[in-house]
Amino acid sequence: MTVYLDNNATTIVDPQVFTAMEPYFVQKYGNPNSLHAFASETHPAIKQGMERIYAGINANREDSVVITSCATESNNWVLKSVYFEYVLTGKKNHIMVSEVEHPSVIATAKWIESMGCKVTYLPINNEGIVDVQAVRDNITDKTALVSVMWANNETGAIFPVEEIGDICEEHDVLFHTDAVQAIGKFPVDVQSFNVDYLTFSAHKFHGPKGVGALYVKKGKELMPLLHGGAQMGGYRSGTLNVPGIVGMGAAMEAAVEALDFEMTNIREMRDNFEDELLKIDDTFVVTPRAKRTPNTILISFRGIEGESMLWDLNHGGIGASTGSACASEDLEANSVMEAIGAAEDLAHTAIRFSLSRYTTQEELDHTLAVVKKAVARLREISSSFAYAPEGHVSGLTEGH
Ligand code: 7TS
Repeated sequence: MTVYLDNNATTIVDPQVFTAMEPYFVQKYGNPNSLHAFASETHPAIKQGMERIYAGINANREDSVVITSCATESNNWVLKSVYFEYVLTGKKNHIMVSEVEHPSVIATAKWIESMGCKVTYLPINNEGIVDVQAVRDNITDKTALVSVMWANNETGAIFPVEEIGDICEEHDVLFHTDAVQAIGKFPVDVQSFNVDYLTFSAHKFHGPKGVGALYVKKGKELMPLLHGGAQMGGYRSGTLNVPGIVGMGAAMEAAVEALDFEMTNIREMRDNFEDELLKIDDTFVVTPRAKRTPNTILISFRGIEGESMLWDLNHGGIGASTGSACASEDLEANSVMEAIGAAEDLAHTAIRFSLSRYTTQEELDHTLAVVKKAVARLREISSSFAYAPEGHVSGLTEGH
């Protein structure tokens, strides 16, 4: 039996999404910008795809949603646009990002910092949630942008973006949120709170890889990223990814339809699975369940190196993660665990299980059995477990 529990890294394409995309490869392959029937036969599908995307996040008709190649591109674009429009022109010289943003935000912030802009890295508390007070304390009339993710990819922690959006509005500061782990996990409504830019990526909600988007509120500036044939309103030239737009639209619609299932059935399966995992001795979870996306568990097994556990899981047919796949080749401690100051013997022991609407109870039962066997085997040979201090666990709470 094989079990896929790495849905925060990417998801299976919904077969219905794949079916919707198929005609736009071999049958209806015209360039939408050409002036003939091969082109115009793609237009209804593009229109429908875009309408589904707008509806999925409740964007206003006057707002813009630019299609990109991935969330990494969308995140880079917002931060670099602010750099060129505000920092380089001398209007403002400060941005804030949380210290547990995805590398596509952190690395871009570091680049901006190297170009002379002041960057505040907002800390997170011991529940893995960004500290809102730090936003209030650090915001000034020189702050151009605050960028805080809506849900964290490692822990699933949901960040108080409504509150942060309000603070930004009060101070006339732009607000961006990376909603990659939010779409399909809970309702996303860009009109329900103050947000200027919002990032998402189709492959995280059962759409195709290589298609992302950036929502831009009406009237908010954005530097054109790709100059050329003036597609996407001139913001991002290049022949439209027709199957990608169709796929993201279909995936968005399906994700919204499945929201109730995700928030009740998946949550319940996740909670039961987590209860069973926490029955294993010396296991710890950072963020309380109520403050997490319904599909995610980041759990530490004291004394077991995360990569060793992944090895055993993989051997048992299970795909999980020690953290961001982007970072999993450089045996570093989990970034969230480091940010909350977890003890050294726990920071390297975190495993992320992320479910999807395709996950079954049978798969979780199998996973639990494999995990139990792995824990027994690996603790048997672990030197750190034998010497691990009893009792005090820095920064972590046991058994939520
Ligand atoms: N933002 C967040 C919050 C993410 O989780 C990811 C991918 C990205 C941006 C980048 O998305 P992409 O469309 O550019 O690929 N996160 C992960 C992860 O948690 N494990 O692997 C990839």
